[in-house]
This record gives sequence, structure tokens and C-alpha cells, in this order.
Amino acid sequence: MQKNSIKSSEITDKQTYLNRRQFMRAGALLGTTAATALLYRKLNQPPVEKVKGESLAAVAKTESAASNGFTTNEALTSIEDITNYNNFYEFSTDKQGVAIAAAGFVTKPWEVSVGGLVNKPRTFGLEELLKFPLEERVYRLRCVERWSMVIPWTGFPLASLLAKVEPTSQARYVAFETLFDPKRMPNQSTGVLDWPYVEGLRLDEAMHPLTILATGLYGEVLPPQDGAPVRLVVPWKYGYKSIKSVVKITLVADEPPTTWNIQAPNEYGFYSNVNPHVSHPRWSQEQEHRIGESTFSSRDTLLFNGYAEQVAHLYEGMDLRKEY
Ligand SMILES: Nc1nc2c(c(=O)[nH]1)N[C@H]1C(S)=C(S)[C@@H](COP(=O)(O)O)O[C@H]1N2
Ligand SMILES: [Mo]
Repeated sequence: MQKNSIKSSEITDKQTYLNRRQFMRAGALLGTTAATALLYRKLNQPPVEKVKGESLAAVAKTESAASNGFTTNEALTSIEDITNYNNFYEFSTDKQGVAIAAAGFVTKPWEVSVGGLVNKPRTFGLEELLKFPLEERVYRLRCVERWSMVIPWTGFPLASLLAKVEPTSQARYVAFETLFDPKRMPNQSTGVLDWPYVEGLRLDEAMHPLTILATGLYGEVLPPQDGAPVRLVVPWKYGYKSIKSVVKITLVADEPPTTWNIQAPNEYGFYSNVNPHVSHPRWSQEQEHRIGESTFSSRDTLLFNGYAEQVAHLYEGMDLRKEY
């Protein structure tokens, strides 16, 4: 799993990724599914040289994307690591065993029901979700276990989905639920967690432009082990908030229960913002290991996982030590 040289892994990642995109441009990877075709269209912008007039706009867009936190120039974690080092307890508690346990997980058909305190409750089929304008977002993911990755997601802002159902003025939180189907998610036959896995956000966190529903990574359809076919990604919070394989979204008035808070309330709060100054009861959160970098290297963990500029205002006046 670990790579010995940062340099070579960086180069390999970037080249693999760029090659893959070149490939897609040539149409060679154009698959048969609507999902793949849509990703292909969304991700393959005309090359800059061919639209000279637009090249300045393209640069400006990239810069604003970086300042919005929508992308980062940090080295991408390799697709091998992203897809073979996973937390997805429905399949396995062994990070290196999730990929095999989840292989063959059937995600078609798939529906996400969105309801609760909304004017227009409705159920979205996967095909409908893939019609939202997909964007690429390169986010850091910081697991509470002190490892991190840099992942190029494709997805769309959760806010776009919520706008369609029109939350009422009573809605203050959003609750999320993973599929419960022990036949398809074999570890749900064990009591390792309370099933289904549930998560929640305050409505303003859910509406924040950094919060996305991801349907792909590295320009490909989301692999089962990463939460296919649709999962939440909230980059300034510990990884467990980014709930996988979502089937239900409910707008509610009160703070909803969350799986890790149910499991160990003294260790995991509702907010779960990445915070190097608030230790986990059993370990410090000051440092992290970037997967793919040399085994003994570590880096400082940043407040809000480095997204403070974008999200700190959401927590003004809150005591982040109490509301962990
Ligand atoms: N349904 C569900 N979602 C989940 C988990 C899980 O076990 N079940 N694990 C969480 C944790 S702890 C992390 S760190 C991230 C990992 O996402 P990744 O495997 O795509 O990197 O998924 C989160 N979402
Ligand atoms: Mo995690």
C-alpha cells in the first residue's frame, strides 16, 4: 500500500490520470452506460489551445476554483490507494479487504428518497442524479484515524439537490442514511455498528458549496468500495461524516443521530470538524499520514482540514472544544 518515493508516486498519479483523460478524449474509454457517457461529456472540455479567446477565462476559473477550495495542487493519492484502503464497515472492517468484499455490489437500479420538512418530497433515480451538472472537485479527506488522501471526485453540490425539494422554514438539519440490505452488504449481519449507517449535517453545512454528492472519482464511475453509486463528501470534517451509498435524505428540525456518535459519544460528536487542537480521547489529532507517502512521514493537520477560509464563519461564536 505504501509508496517509497513521493516523487515517483506523484508523477505516476498525475500521468495515469492525465493519460486516462486523454484516453477519454479520444473516446476509447467511452463506456456503454449513460453514467459514463455523461462523465465523458462533462469532463472533456475542449483543449485550451483550440479556444484561444477562452484561455484567460480558463485560467481565472482555475484560480477561483482553488480559492474556493474546489481544487488543490497537492499531489493526488493514487487510484490504487483510494480504491484499496477504505473504511466501509458494511463490507469489512479491514481497510484492505473492503475492495474485495464490495466487488460485485449491484448499484442499479438505485434510488435516493428526499423528504421530511420539504415542500416537494421526491425520489431521484440514479439517472436523474447524474443529470445534475457534474463538476470535478479535488479534496483532501482526513480520516479520524490520522490518515489522509487527496481525491479527485466528480459530483455536484448537495445544495442543488436540496433546492429541488424546497426545504421548509422549519428544516434545520439534514439526515442521511446508507442502504440497509444484509444480503448485499454482508457485514450488516454482524453487530459491529448499528445499521443502517446514519449521518447528519446542519442545514447551512449541507448547503455550503464545498458539500457535494459524489458519483465518481478519477473521472470514472464511483467504485463500490468508495460508496457507489452516490456518497456524501464534506471535506472539512472527519471522513466518517462522508456517508457512502446513500438511499435516504431527510430534512429535519432537530439534530439527527449519527452512527459514530451513537457508537462512542465521548469520542465522536455531531460536528466532527477536523481540529488539530481537540484530541481524540485516545490519540492526538495534531498530525496525519498522507497515504502513499513514506511510512514514517507525517504532516500537520490543519484546522477544518485546510478549509478554514471557506467554512470557519459557519462556527462563529461556537466553542469548538465543546461542540466537537
Ligand atoms: N456507510 C458508510 N459510510 C462511510 C463509512 C462506513 O463505514 N460506512 N466509513 C467512513 C469513514 S470512517 C471514512 S474515512 C470514509 C472513507 O471513504 P473512502 O473509503 O472513499 O476513502 O467513508 C466514510 N463513510
Ligand atoms: Mo474515517
